[in-house]
Amino acid sequence: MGKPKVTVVGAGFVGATTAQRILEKEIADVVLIDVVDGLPQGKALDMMESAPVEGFSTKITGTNRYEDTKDSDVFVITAGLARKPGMSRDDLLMKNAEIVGGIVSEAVKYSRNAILITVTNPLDVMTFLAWKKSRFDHRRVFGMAGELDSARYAYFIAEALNCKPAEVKAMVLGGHGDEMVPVPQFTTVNGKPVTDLLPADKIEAINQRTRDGGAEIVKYLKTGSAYYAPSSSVVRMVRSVLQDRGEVIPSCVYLEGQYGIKGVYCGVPAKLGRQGVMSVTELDLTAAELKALHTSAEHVRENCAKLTVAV
Ligand code: TXD
Repeated sequence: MGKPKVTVVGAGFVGATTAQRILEKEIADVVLIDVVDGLPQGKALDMMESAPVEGFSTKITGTNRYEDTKDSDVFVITAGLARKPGMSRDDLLMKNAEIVGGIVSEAVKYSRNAILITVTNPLDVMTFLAWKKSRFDHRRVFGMAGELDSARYAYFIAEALNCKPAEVKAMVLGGHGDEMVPVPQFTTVNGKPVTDLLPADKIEAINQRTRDGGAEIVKYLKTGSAYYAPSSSVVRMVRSVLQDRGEVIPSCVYLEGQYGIKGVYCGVPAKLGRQGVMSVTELDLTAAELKALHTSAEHVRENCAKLTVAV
């Protein structure tokens, strides 16, 4: 069997950084595709020229043609507009729906067996759209957001406790929006719940900073949104799939009754392997956490309903 092939759609900040991490970790060969002529080609060549220094033997090709993506194992879809200051993720809905819908239709023509991982915002709606457009089994279409939100949560806790970020295992559920649900009782530092380590008001402040985590970066950058932590998060998902690791990673997946939620994409811990979503982990949430998760899922459902024209 040859090396796995990952197509990254969108050669912008998230796409290019994702491609770079996949190459440097030697997870797969990469095809980087964008509508802008020259952009993916230039970034791909620049990355290949780093290979002698970095020592990786994986390859990247830049292209504007879907023919070159043929037989990809995984698509990471990052194409679209990013948020500007003051813009909500939902403002991006209609514009990015057109973009993502078009991409999925092209992508699946050449890769019938691929796994699709969406990154474009509004994330949960774009994932639903990608599933509909692809007509794939829902286990092969899921989105990246929860891992990023959990990574931010973990970092803020590590900062507060002055411990190593890798010692923290954090859990954020729900849609990728202002209603996301940080879950302190399942957030641990060296196995101990954070609720035993920090006072409640400090935890609530960190929860809120996590919900605002994307906006905090947008405010600094002014002309774009985060990409280092987002690309790390999506690459962890890609690796768990391609190496069939079965890691449990907070992901935006299609729910069929888990957590009492049905027929909508929403962020929950999911076991990711070579066939995609292997199972959903059902945590024993408090009534308040469960209510917050339902509110978040209903918001996603309302936004998906706005898509009827595009789907
Ligand atoms: O947690 C998450 N899911 C997210 C989501 C975390 C960070 C960023 N998130 C979203 O990813 C963000 O709100 C955007 O919707 C996407 C991409 O963010 P990025 O920062 O990479 O945006 P850029 O740098 O503007 O790159 C977008 C690229 C750009 O090169 C365009 O030319 C390209 O997308 N683009 C296309 N490529 C291929 N095909 C089509 N149709 C197309 N349209 C635009």
